[in-house]
Amino acid sequence: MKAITRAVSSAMQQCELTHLDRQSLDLNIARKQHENYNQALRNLGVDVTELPEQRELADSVFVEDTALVFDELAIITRPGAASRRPETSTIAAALQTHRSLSHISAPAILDGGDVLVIDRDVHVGLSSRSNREAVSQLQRLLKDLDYTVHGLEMGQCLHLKTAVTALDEQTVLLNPDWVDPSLFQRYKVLTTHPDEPFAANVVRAGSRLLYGAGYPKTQALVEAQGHTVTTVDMSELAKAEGAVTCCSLLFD
Ligand code: CIR
Repeated sequence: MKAITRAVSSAMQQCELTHLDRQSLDLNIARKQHENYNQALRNLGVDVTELPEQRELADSVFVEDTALVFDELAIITRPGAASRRPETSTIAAALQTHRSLSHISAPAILDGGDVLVIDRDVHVGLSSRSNREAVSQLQRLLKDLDYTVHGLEMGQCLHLKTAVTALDEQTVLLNPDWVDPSLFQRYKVLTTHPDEPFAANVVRAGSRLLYGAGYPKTQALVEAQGHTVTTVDMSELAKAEGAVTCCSLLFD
């Protein structure tokens, strides 16, 4: 498995914020946490390519939002926040050696953080960053590839993957305050502990899971299902509303 990540921007203090108040952000800690994140992926057997910092692009560490990588193609998004749209060109350049590229175009907006792919099902959260036009464009781009694209209403969180991710092809972990569990009734549904609303965001690296530190109650629930979990401290990146899935594009 491969991953593309990008070094933390020196301008990260000016990141987009939707649900959190701005807090002072220590760049040295953010960089250290990001380095540990890259290392944790490598320890899980992932071949990590870290792109250089984009100094002027405050949120550019959150590469997940800029592309969707399928086995058959990569789709470059049109991020919902205008400040983030210039992030996509360098990601397209990095991905073009791995996949043929397609693009989401205006008036669609789409953040990769709103797209949860489980097997051949592509779940797209209709958030402040992703709209129905993006769902239609994804349907057109993926229709001959045997994927089914679903647009999902969601609650007051930044991205769909803040509210729900998959632990394996049969199981999702979700926060029922932010996404309706009945939308995922074809899966086994685990719910985050009420004390840990941000605990639904998990990276799948093959059969192993990478998880933010600080969610012991939900982590115990995940481990009780037989999953092996590696944790990384993402607390400084979380001040910019980032979590584990946001910081990489993972593909085979
Ligand atoms: C933003 O608002 O776009 C960034 N501050 C955080 C993006 C986090 N990305 C993600 O969850 N996929």
